[in-house]
Amino acid sequence: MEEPTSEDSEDIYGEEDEGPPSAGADCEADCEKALQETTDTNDSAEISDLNGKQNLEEETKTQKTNLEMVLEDLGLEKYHKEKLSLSKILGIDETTITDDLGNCKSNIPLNFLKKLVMVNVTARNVKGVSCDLSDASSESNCDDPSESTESDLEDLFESSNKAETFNPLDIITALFLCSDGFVHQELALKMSMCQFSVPLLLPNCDTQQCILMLWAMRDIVKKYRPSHLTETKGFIEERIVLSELPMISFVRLGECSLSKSEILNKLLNNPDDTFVHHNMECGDIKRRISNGLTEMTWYLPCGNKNMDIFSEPVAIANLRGDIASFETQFSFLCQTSAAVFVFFDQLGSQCELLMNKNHKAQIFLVGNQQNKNLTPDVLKKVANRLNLTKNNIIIKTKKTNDADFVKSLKKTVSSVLSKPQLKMSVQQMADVAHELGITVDEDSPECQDGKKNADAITAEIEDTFQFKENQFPLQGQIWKELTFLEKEEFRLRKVGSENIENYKSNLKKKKEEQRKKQNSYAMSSVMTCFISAISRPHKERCYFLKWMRMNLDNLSRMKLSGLRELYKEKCKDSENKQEIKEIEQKLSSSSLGVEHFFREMGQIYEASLYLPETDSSRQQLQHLPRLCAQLLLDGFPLELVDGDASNIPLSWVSDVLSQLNDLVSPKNKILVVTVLGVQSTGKSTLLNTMFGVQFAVSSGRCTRGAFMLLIKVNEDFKKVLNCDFMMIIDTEGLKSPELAQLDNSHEHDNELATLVVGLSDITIINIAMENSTEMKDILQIVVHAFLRMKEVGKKPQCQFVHQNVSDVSAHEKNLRDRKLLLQQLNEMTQAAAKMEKKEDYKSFTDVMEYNPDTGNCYIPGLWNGNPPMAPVNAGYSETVYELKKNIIQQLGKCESTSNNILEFREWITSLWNAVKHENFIFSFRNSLVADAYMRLCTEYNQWEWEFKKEMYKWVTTAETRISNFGSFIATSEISDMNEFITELKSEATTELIKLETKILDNLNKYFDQPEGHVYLVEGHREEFSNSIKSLRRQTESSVLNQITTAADIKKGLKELDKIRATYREEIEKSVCDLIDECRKRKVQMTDRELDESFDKMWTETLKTLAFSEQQTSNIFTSVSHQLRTNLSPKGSHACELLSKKSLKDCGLEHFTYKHKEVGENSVTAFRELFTWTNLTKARRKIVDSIFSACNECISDQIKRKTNYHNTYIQEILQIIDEKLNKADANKDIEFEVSLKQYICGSAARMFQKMHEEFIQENDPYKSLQKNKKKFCTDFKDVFHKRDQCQKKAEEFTNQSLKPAIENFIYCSLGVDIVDKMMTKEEFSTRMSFQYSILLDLISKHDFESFKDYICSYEKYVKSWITDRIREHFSSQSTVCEMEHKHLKSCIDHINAAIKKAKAESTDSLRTFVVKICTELGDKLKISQDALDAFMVLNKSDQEQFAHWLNKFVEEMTESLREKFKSTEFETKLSQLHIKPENELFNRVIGCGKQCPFCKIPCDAGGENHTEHFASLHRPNGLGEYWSVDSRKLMTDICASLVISGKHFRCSDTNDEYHPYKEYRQIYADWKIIPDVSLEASDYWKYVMNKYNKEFADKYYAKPADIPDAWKKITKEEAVKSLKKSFNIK
Ligand SMILES: Nc1nc2c(ncn2[C@@H]2O[C@H](COP(=O)(O)OP(=O)(O)OP(=O)(O)O)[C@@H](O)[C@H]2O)c(=O)[nH]1
Ligand SMILES: [Mg+2]
Ligand SMILES: [Zn+2]
Ligand SMILES: [Zn+2]
Repeated sequence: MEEPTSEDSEDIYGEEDEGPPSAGADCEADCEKALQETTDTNDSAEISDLNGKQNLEEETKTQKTNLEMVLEDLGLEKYHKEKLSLSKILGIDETTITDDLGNCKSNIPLNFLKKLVMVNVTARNVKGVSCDLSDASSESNCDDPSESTESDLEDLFESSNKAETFNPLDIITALFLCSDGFVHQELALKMSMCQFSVPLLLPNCDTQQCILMLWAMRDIVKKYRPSHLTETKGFIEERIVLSELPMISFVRLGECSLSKSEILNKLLNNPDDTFVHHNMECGDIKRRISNGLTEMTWYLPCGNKNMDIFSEPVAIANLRGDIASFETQFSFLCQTSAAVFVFFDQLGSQCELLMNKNHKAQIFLVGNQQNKNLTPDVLKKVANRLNLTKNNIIIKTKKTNDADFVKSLKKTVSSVLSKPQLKMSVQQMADVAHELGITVDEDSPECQDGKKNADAITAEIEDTFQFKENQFPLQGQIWKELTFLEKEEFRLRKVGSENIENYKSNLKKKKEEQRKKQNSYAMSSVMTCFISAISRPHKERCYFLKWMRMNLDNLSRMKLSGLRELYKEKCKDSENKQEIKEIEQKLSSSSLGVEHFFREMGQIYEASLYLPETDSSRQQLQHLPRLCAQLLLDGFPLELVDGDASNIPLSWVSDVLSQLNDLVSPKNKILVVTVLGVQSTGKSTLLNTMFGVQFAVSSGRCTRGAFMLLIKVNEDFKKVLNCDFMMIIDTEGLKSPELAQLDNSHEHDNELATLVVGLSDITIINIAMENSTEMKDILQIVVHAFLRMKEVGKKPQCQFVHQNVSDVSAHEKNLRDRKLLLQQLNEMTQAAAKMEKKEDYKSFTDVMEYNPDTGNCYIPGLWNGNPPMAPVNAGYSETVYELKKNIIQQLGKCESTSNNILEFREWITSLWNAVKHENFIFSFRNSLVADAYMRLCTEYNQWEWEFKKEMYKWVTTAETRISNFGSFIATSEISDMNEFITELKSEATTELIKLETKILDNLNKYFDQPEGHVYLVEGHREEFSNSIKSLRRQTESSVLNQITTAADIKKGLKELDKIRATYREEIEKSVCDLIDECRKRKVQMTDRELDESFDKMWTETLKTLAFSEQQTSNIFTSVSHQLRTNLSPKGSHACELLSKKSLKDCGLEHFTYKHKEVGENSVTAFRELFTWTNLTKARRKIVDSIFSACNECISDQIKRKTNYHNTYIQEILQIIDEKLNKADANKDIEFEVSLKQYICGSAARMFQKMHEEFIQENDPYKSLQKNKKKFCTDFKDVFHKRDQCQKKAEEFTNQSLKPAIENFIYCSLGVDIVDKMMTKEEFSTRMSFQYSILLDLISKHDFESFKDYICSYEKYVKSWITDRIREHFSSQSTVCEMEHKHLKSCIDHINAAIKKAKAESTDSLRTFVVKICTELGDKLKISQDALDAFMVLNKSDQEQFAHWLNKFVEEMTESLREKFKSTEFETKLSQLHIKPENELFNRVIGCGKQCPFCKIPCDAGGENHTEHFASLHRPNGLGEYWSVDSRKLMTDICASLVISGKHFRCSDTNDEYHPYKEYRQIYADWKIIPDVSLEASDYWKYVMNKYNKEFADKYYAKPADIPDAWKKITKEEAVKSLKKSFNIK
């Protein structure tokens, strides 16, 4: 700690303090006197210090210094060495939104900072609250006033932190001492905006040194109108430290009973007190570290004589403390000021101080005539010695009141100003400071380094326009040209009649040329300097950039500020259109800021990407994005949209953001706050106030394009906000329509607004209430932007900010306005919805969440009074603070997850690409959305399959139960069966509802999760939910059908069974009789004799049985009836057609080639340029597809060897109907009838055969004959009383159990295989399937495969799937494993059943077996026939039978295993009940719709989607379309056609020409997304180029003219584009 010097004694009376005048040159006496007097006032704090002063001397060495103590009290000690930085004070944390900062006084500086950063003029009201911790100890001195002063004082001294409050000046001084240069600038700037004085000389009470705060003040720019400009309404806008102004200093000599600061405040007439004075909150607290502080402020005239206090600008300095103690400061002031006013009460020996010969300033003496020592004599003596005239002395007599006194002071100052002897800028003062040994804050090497580099660059600038031309060649015309090309690539406005793909290819070539041109420029000298300067270490870089910014500002200010003002003036009256346009032009061409350097850097970088990767100059630029990412992290604003070219350098911005992501990962989540509004309505000012950032602010057009800036979120607050950074985006103001007309910037405004709204989590919409027409127009733009976002799934919030509304009751009063606003918004929404063709949106709240009550904020005007001398309105700052809290809270409540930086980058890219298109909504494609959609589809596919699987299992069991129904108990009746079926059906319905609810639950849960950006696909929720419902409905009808069919067939069999059973009984009786007879003979009979007797008996018995020939039905009749029913809704014509031909005559020959209707219709009416729909071919395709599906279905049924049932033909008709529907071919009745007849005819033929076979198979007579041999052996066995157990057990095992098990396994295996395949990526969604199949295709290098894929898509897909299955199950082990699993489960089941049956006592073998079968009845289909046969003549012993049964089951297990092992996979596949390839095919074929132009299949998930889309469209030539004239294959791609101005016509347009752009009028359910990346269709371009000739040959056409750009596409690029199109990472 510094030795306390005599100055300390004066400390106790700040000049503002009402301390008593003390005479003392003598320090001791002074102290004593003071002590006495102050004890009266009971100001213990002051006493303590006095007392402390005596003690200090001893304790200096061990104790903390004065400064250190104060810093500790303020909680700032840690920043003494490690200075506070901007990022530290601007970071968002708990305190950002809490008003109550706790009552710890270490929060005082924080509170001050927080308020000051938001330009709150109440910032200096820093009434501290006692610290909780020190409360206890502080009690002692409050509670016990009787204690001796001595000990009291000691007490106080020991814990000096008991002082509960601080003088604001101490806080300011402490903060300046504890912060770095950038915080200094921020503080000084904001203080000056509040019209607070700012530190000029900052004291350090420890070192007794002071610092000239030149750097700190550098950022302050002031605008004023001196008297000579009053006439012309001109003004001066200047960086105040550079202005050469007369400075008037105010100092105090010795004690003074006049409050200098208060007088000054009165002089300046500032409502919010420029200088801290004792009558202010805490102003009377003793200053502990701020003596010697010299503050500065400026008085700047506005040019109005009646208002201006001084008509010329003046700087005012105010030194705190006695000049006797701060001689250096005083000398400084005397050498820099035009005049120094010395306040005093008495003039003693200290007057020597004033005698210095070096002083340049005029000295004025200001005395207070309160002290009797101040006599005219004394004055005269001093005046003489100082050579002062009467004018130089002002005495406040007892009669003069303050007002008069201030008046005379003002007069004196004015007289000085009228002919100031000295004018000096603060910058010039640095020299004086150096002479006096005062350090200047700019002396630091970092600052000097930055200055040197910056000056080196800016020194070269003479003419900004010329400079830009010379030094920034890349961003000039070339960049504008590139922008045009980039946009034209998407808009195709000038394509005319040219081939689109050629046109695009040419554009691409031109783009490359421009890039080449950019690359031809060597990097300019200035850019080299710039890049090397920003590559310096952190501090230097920051200083450099700040210097650059200031230097450039200074340069352009001269030119621009006038222009801006003019612009603003002219804008008020849009009559001067031409002028405005010219001014605008000038503004843009002569403005030069740091952003231009970065813009150039971006272009250099982007151009370099066109160089080969190995190129050295490209490699040298690789580090640039990282450098910029670093800058963003430092809080530097970076240009996102170049407002001049109206474009985003996408690769550059993307790479910077990637680097940024690398720098901060994994803490890379961001929330985005943006602002939109009319130009010059204080948007940047609002953001600056809100976040303490420094976006460029000025009157007139200022912000161009959009800038982004990062703000850290402090660790403790991340949980609340759920992000790591806040991204603030400031945008160029939107223009009013009149102005927008001038330069066609309407488009630019729209683009900008769409981008900005799309990027933001919250958009602040800034409205200046006074111009409501402008408001309406920008709202229009904004509503469009919101509507578009709603369409793409993003839901930003919005906050309306109404500026310049000062009334306190604004919120209430504006209720009506709010209603009006909402009404207008609703109208605009409807209008916008109409324009975007999304008429569903009726009100503003449909497109976004907006609450008129909370979504509006009214902000009073910025200035409290008349600039330049007006401070910021406290109300402004407070309301902005409320808004900030509101916004942060809203963001905290945000349900959706915040994006990370990479996702943000993706949004920029996708939004901007879509913006480049004219039709935003239909052009938007974003990988995040696609990702979310893909995930949803994957999930849904899984659920859907689970559903189907469960139902399949259920049906299998149900069918088994039906099939086993009554088999084991002979008594069951048909009526029981009916009851059973009804029960089963209701069970089915229950099961279905259960499963449906489960999926719906899954879906809802899916959308509830916070991760994965599910809100992006919210729009698809409904359609998936509908898909689930329709899935349930479809399954329900099919399941009920299956049950009915099974039941009907079972009923039929039941009849036969009965007959069979009677026969069997007869035979059995006869056999028994025979046995009895033979036994009676008591002769040993040989086997031959037995055989003969049996034969005889057999023949005789059969004769007695009356066999009735089993009737077969005529299936044709049934089918015919079904067909008629099916066609009856189609009208009489259909029935007529139907009657023309008997079904028996149908389906005999080939269908396609014979049918004449098809031939007739072909190639009608497609006489445009080319025939893009060939009806014959199209029909053939449909027919092929229908045939294959029906064949599949029929052969499946036949394979099952059941009886015919009407549901079979119904199913087939349904397939046909569906397919015709999908292909939109259901309008041609004749075609439909003949097709159905053909198929039904051939189906009926096959079913007839099947039916007959079935009847044969189940014929009782035949069955009896079949079993004759068995009867005979059984007869012999019984006769010989041989043990039948072993044989019967074997028979039961092999005849009944074995086939049942095999059947069961083949039922289950299909599901297992699908299950397995479904886990594979390629089957997870339709899109991944398409991707896999196309990837496989390209790797095959095989034209035939491509041809098959394109020409017979379904067939190819099916065989491809089968191949995949085969491939996966190529090793037997996988299948065997599954088989064994099922086998084991069956065997376990059987064993358990045997055990159970054994345990229960049974009276006969029959009941024993029935028990076993009943037990197995749910799982295994046990053939009744086999069972009955087994029962015949069965005399086995139950015990023994069971024993053998176990044994044979074991044997059977082995043999089955062997059998499975030796069976080919192929054979197995053909036996499966569920065909995996079909199941998978249905899964990936989707809705089956195809692009109306290129016929690529739809990729959408779920069955019931409302919009079909394909991720990838292809050149139409591949789909067999060629030009009619030249027969050359077409290269056009639908994705481009739909944005071109071209037309098409076909039967769907009634042969009228229709613009492609309006294709949705014809194909409303198709969404053809234009190529987003331009490379999207590279895959097909590559294919077309490669197989051009082959395709031409195949289609009997001529090869296409391939655009040049296509020829350059490599296979790798094709694969890459494929990945991108299907969004595969
Ligand atoms: N009177 C008044 N002036 C304001 C207010 N808010 C801002 N200003 C001043 O208006 C001028 C323009 O402010 P900016 O923040 O640059 O406006 P902007 O909307 O960002 O302008 P552009 O970016 O060019 O569209 C500045 O000089 C501000 O000081 C306000 O509420 N009242
Ligand atoms: Mg702005
Ligand atoms: Zn297409
Ligand atoms: Zn579809």
